[in-house]
This record gives sequence, C-alpha cells and structure tokens, in this order.
Amino acid sequence: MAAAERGRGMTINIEYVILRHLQMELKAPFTTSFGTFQTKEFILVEVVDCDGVSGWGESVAFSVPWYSEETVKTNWHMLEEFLVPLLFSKPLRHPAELPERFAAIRQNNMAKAALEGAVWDLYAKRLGVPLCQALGGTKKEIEVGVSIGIQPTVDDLLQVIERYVAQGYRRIKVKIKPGWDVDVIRDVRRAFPDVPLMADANSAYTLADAKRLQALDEFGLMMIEQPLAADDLVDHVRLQPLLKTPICLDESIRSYDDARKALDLGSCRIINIKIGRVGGLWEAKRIHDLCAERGVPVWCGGMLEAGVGRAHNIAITTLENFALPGDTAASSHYWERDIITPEVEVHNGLIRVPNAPGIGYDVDRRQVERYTQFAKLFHRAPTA
Ligand code: OSB
Ligand code: MG
Repeated sequence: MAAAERGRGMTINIEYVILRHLQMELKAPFTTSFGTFQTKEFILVEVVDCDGVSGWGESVAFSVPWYSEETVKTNWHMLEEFLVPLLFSKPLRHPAELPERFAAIRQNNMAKAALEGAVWDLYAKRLGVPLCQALGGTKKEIEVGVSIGIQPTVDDLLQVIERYVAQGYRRIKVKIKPGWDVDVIRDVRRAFPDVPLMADANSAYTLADAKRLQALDEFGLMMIEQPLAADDLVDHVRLQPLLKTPICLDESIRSYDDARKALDLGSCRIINIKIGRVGGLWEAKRIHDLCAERGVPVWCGGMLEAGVGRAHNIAITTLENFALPGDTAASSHYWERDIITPEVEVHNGLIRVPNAPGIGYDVDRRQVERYTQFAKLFHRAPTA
C-alpha cells in the first residue's frame, strides 16, 4: 500500500511516554462466570514525538487477575521497568518492529499491546492516514453485537436483550455458567426466536459437562465461546465433535502460534481476537490473516474498553475477515461520559469508521484528567 511504503523511510522519534492510571465507573455492573466488574481501572498510554504529536494506547488488563494473569499493576510494572526502556533503546522506523523487540519479555501481552497501540496511532497520524488504513483495513462501517453479563433474573436478562435488539445490535452474546445456561438460553430463544445469539462461558466448564453443553445445540447458537479451561487447546478438540454448535476460542488464543495450533488440532471453528490478549495490533493482524487463509472467520472481542481501546478495536475490525459482529458496543453502553470525542455511536448495529488520521477520535483531555488518579512521565535519555 502506498501509505505503508511511504512510512518505510521515516523514523518515529518518540521523546516521552506518559502512563496515566484512570478509574471510571461502569453504568451497570458486568457479571461473568468469574466475577463482577463495576469500577474499571486501566492504564492509558500516551507517546509524544519530537513535534509534539501524540499517539494513544489503552491497556485492557483489569485490576483483578480473573480473565488472565495480567493486572493494572503488573502492566504498569512491565511498562515502566521493561517495555518503555525497550521502546527507547534504539531508533524505530515502523511499529511492526515492536513485537520482535518486545519478544525479549515473555508474555505480558496486554502491557505490550497498550504501548504498541499508542505507537501505531502516532505512526498513522504522522502518515496522515486513519489507523484502519495503515493496518490494511477496507471496511467503511463495521457490524457490531453486544455482550450481556449475567443478570439477577431471567426476566431482567430478557428486558436487557429487548433493549439492545431494539437498538439494532447485530447479535446478542449472553454470558453463561453452570446453573445459568440451558434453561436461560431456552427462555431467551423462546422470547427471541430469530435473533443471532451466542453464549460465552469464560471457561466455566470441563469435559465432564459435555452433555450439558450438547443441550445447547437445539437453540441454534452462532457459537459457544471458551467453554473449557482458559489455557486449553486439547480438551476443546475432544469437545467440538460432540457439539453441533461451533466452538469459538477467546482466552486460549494468546498468539499467532496458539491460533495455528488450535486450527491444526481442530480446537475451534471461530476465533475471538482481542488486541490486548494477543500482544498488539500486528499479532492480531497476523492471526486475522492466518484465519482468512484457512477460511475461519474471526471477530473482535471486548474488554469493557474506554474510548481509546474501543477506537483500536474499530480499526482492526475493518480487516476483511472480521466477518462476524464483534463486542464493540457504543460508548454509552458502558460510560456516562467516554474519554474521546465524538463518542463511539452505534446506529442500526453499525459503527461508521472514522477517517481522521490515527485512531480517528480526539482524546478529550479534560475527561482524561478527570478520571486520572496518578501519572508518570518517562523521557527518552538524551543521546550523546
Ligand atoms: O470474555 O469476552 C469476554 C468482558 C470482560 C472480560 C471478558 C469478556 C468480556 C465481555 C465484554 O464479554 C465485552 C465488552 O463489551 O467489552
Ligand atoms: Mg469471551
């Protein structure tokens, strides 16, 4: 692509990095099989170049290591002690150089992705192109669904679904766990016979529950997400042939190689790509390309992101093989007031992809300041 070619000759001269620790209240508590989120704490990364241009990234790690082992504090530690120093360690010409540089540090994918994402935003802004274009995305609008947490009662759940169906979301994802599964999905199906529907177990089951999971087959779910252990590829191979419903993996896929192994083994038929979980936009794109080659559809997962993370999700979803609606709901689904302007809006289940350079949304510094609890600036060491 012309823009990418033009980018080859340039250097990215990052002068300093600011890490901010933000805290925002969700509009409503969000409950999964592993716990409830009400307050979201996260790290916002700002990289600033020699001309004062800023790039933005957002860490999707939560305060508690429920979803994965990373937390806000471990991310801060990794960024401060290792990743920011690696970023400054030698000249950088292209953000795609970062995964190799960060490979010196094992795992800690969400910390890596937050910094890599900020550099991608800066890079695209310097090129004067939208981030989606810098990544090779083509869609002008993306289809989105919504992920609905476990509710106090089935009636509550049906009411919430009603609201989102009325808003036009392209599919409904319901969280399940043992005891909140077959009966609940049956009631949802009865109330909404035609809605594209899926269930996310967040690894709440084992192979011993195969019968229970088979009982979900009759409801025509698009997929069941991560039924078994968060680090498993092998038990899922045994489960998939027992089910008609396609298995989609979320937690288990942390890299291109995980995706390759899962597809080779037959652990899943669909992959949920989360930029943070796989270590950044470049790895996300590689997994997307692999799945495209293999005829396996992907979609973009969510981590209850604020606006910056949401904007990155929108950009990656413009790649062609993000063929199924993702979890990138509107800002107003989560927040009274987001940290970007305009906020992410969903009309008729579609998000119009912004075409301003970089992430395409302005970071609202007043809101960022309002939510920031503390911050730290890291300057590139002066060169001799
Ligand atoms: O498994 O996809 C998940 C939220 C927190 C942790 C894990 C998951 C989720 C969601 C919500 O499903 C997606 C979103 O709306 O951001
Ligand atoms: Mg999931």
